[in-house]
Amino acid sequence: MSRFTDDHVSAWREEGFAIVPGFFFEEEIAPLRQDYERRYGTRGDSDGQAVTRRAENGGVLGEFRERQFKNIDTLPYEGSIELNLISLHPALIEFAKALLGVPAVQLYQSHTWAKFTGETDYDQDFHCDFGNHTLLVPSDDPAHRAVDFIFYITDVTDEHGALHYVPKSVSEKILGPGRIGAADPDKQKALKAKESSAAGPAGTLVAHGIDTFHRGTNLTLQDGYRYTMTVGYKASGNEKIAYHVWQQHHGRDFGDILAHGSPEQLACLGIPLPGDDYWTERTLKLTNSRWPEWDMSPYFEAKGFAAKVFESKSI
Ligand SMILES: O=C(O)CCC(=O)C(=O)O
Ligand SMILES: [Fe+2]
Repeated sequence: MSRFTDDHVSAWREEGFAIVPGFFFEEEIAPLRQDYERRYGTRGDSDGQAVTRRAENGGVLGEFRERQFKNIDTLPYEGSIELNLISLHPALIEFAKALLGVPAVQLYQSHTWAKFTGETDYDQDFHCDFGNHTLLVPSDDPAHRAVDFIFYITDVTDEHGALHYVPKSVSEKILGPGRIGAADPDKQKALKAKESSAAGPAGTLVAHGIDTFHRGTNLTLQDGYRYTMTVGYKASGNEKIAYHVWQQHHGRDFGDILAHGSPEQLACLGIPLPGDDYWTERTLKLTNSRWPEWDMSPYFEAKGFAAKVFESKSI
């Protein structure tokens, strides 16, 4: 059973957003909640002075404040196998391929993110996310854009600072077709008058893109907190879009991902599939020696070599 429908795909292609409550099952989300609690706690570093902080930060309403991004971590995570593999969930990969209409995708962003009532002013202006995902602008060809997923580890109501958004047909009416900026305060007002909320229970998945107007909002619930994950996919080989450089994280623990990821999941991180020309006897043996915890049998077998598992790192 697919976790998404053709209607979700058309909504994303035509209006820029598809919201799927229940995309992730409670049993998939529950272990992650524990990881977040261990990593971030449930109270934040809050003195309830968000409005004062707005003034401290220059007082510009709607400006992105750095403290919004304080409680963010990046793959690979210090946490459970489930946390390390959720952004490579097979259903997410399927959905990203269907949305972009391409046969293979790559994971280019994976964040955990915790927000706490009063820790800072999370209210944002309407914006598109392309600015730090490409040096260019969103492509005219949907296959060369990106799918940006946000999914909820806790229930996200409006009091928990749900993301607000406007579908493309609405933003185009207000701003003009294909526009990707809305600096004019009158335009911001007009967008806010038409905004919808992406509130939903834990397990909800929001699919949008680098060309869609949306904004973060403030948490107002007493002692409220919100755990979400941000995950970005692009078509394999699309070098116009990037965010993380996984290679830069080599000092962190990729063990769980390599040991438990399928070849297709690992291909989303740039690891060639079994049988790819990259794999020779030398690259197979040395890679296996670099990551002894990774059972590379399918990779060896696809090239007709017996798997050789090294006991220690001996590259
Ligand atoms: O966390 C959210 O609800 C949205 C935040 C956002 O759009 C951003 O920081 O670019
Ligand atoms: Fe954004």
